[in-house]
Amino acid sequence: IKQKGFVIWITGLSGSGKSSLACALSRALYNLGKLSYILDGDNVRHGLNSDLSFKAEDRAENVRRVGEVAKLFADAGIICIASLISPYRKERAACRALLPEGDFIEVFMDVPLHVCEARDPKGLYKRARAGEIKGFTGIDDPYEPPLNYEIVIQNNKDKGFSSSSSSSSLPEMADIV
Ligand code: GGZ
Repeated sequence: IKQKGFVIWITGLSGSGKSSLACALSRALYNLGKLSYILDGDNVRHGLNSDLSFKAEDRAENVRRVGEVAKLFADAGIICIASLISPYRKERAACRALLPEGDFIEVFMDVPLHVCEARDPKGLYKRARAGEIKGFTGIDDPYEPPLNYEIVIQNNKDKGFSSSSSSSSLPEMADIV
């Protein structure tokens, strides 16, 4: 097997399309003969990170652990796609710092809160607005949008992914691997 491992880190609000992009990307990579593995926040929180809550220090720990595991995958020659809200710049920067220059590709799902909230696929925003979930990202917990990302996806159409910047479409992402 001859493949260079690296990390594609997808950050954004709940409902911004991180998991869908991760799946689409993994399929696109598979079709190119590339091995990838998805570390999705929602899934990882059922196993490795099942001891963590959504309070700030636990979110930081969630992101730190996923960053470390992503690095292990990259070291093993696998393209690791991490899709987590990862709301804080500091922890995302720490994950980036674990990898050699160029091996951490930060993808910002730039979707306005009102769009994510209108989608509300799991009804979580509704519950957060009703006060049933406390500390929900974007409602009463912060999201710090990245300043130094490699790719931005403005996924605010109902179907498919669209991007306003010339260097940020899905096919072009596939091109870079
Ligand atoms: C944000 C929450 C919360 C709170 C449960 N805030 O869209 P989902 O449902 O399927 O994915 C979200 C997931 C977020 O987990 P992450 O590990 O990505 O978050 S972080 O990086 O901040 O640690 C959401 C659901 O869990 N969820 N409660 N309070 N999202």
